[in-house]
Amino acid sequence: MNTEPDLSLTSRRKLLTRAAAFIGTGALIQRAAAEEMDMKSMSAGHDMSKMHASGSVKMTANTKAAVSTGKTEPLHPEGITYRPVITPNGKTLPWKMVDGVKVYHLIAEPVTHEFAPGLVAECWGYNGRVHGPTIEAVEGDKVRIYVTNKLEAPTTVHWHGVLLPSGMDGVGGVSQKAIQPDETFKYEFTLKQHGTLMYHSHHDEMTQMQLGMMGLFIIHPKNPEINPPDRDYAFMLSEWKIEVGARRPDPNEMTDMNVFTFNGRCFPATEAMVAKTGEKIRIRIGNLSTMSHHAIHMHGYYFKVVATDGGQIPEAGQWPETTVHMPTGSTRTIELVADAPGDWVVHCHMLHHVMTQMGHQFGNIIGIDTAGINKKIRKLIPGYMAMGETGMGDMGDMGMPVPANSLPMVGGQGKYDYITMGGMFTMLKVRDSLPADGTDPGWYECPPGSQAGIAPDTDLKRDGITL
Ligand SMILES: [Cu+2]
Repeated sequence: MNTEPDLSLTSRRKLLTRAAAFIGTGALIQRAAAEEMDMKSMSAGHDMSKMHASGSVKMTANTKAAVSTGKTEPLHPEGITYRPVITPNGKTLPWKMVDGVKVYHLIAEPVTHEFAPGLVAECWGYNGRVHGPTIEAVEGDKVRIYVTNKLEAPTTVHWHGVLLPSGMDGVGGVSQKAIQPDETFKYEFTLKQHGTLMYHSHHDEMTQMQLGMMGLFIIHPKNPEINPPDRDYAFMLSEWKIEVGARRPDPNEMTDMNVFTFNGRCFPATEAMVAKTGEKIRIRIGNLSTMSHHAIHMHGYYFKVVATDGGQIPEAGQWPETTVHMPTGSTRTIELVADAPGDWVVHCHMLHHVMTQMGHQFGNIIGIDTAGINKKIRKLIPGYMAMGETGMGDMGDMGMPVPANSLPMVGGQGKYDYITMGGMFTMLKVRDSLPADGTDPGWYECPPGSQAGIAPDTDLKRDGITL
């Protein structure tokens, strides 16, 4: 159904180089080169996940989609096939087989992270990323995960929802000593379940998780699925407090979060999901926000919640929804058939979570004529302009300069107008046909007669609408 991606070393190098150039840091180029060296000794399956990752490091506008091949790939030594998860804006952690054990290496370290063009902050993450790369494995796998601590503080890693021996649970002080700076710990266990799970720091939890130390842990079923999805997407929800102009997220904030992210990005930097009309789509969502639950709402479809981090929900226990409630410390897996072409938005319905840093603390002047106020205040502050008399919708595109290292109050440019949502916002773009390389198809063209617009006088008259 999709074109086989070019897996040659040259093409991978091209992608890696391009990705590195976009971010523009020497460190990333070094990392990319090191990872490419690593890849030579790894399986074809791993190369696949690399392809996804390379394609998605680029940070551009809101029309960038998560790269998908839509193929089932053999990624398991016993020949078990599964469709790799796509982590929009993210990547999958490389692994290699050593004597029948799947070996991974997580590096906890400081990361300079771009939430969206205009907002860069000094965070903590794993392997150069916020959030950490997605760990992907198969039920029954024996996994060995090395964790190297390159932070200045002790840390641990907890495998959230994974069934394992108590001593591998990764809770500082309870199940192990904390991993000191420059130490490398070894976690080793056999995966007894499948599902959408997570990993995160479990030492100085508030500080370390609120600085970004988390990732997804996806375990595919050992027995092939009867009705597998055509595309399988994964998101981590998180929240941050970053004062306007500050470079360091404030991990001590309890309630007044002001940056809300899908996979560590705010719209318009979130990559869209794509699907072909009629495909079955799975979306895995994890929430490790410090204090908030989220209400993730999808337009154009209903879906069913088919699993939590506790396991599968039997079909008889599933019901249709358009919004899934995401308690913090949990995952939900939703599925739908993408039978309606279009650009369908997916966003948090807690509406402060689609605003950015400056959207939360304005005085309410809706309905007030500010002309007189402007005149008076301009005598004291030249150029002063009262804002918000018609709400916040204009504030993204009114051309006002934004303070250094902060995001415009809302959104980004859409096809027809300015989109007045930012933060936890992305899209599912469904088309009868997609670009062969699985990239973003651009904006949807509504078929004639199927789009809202100014009501013609003839229609108003016919229907007795008087203005
Ligand atoms: Cu929310």
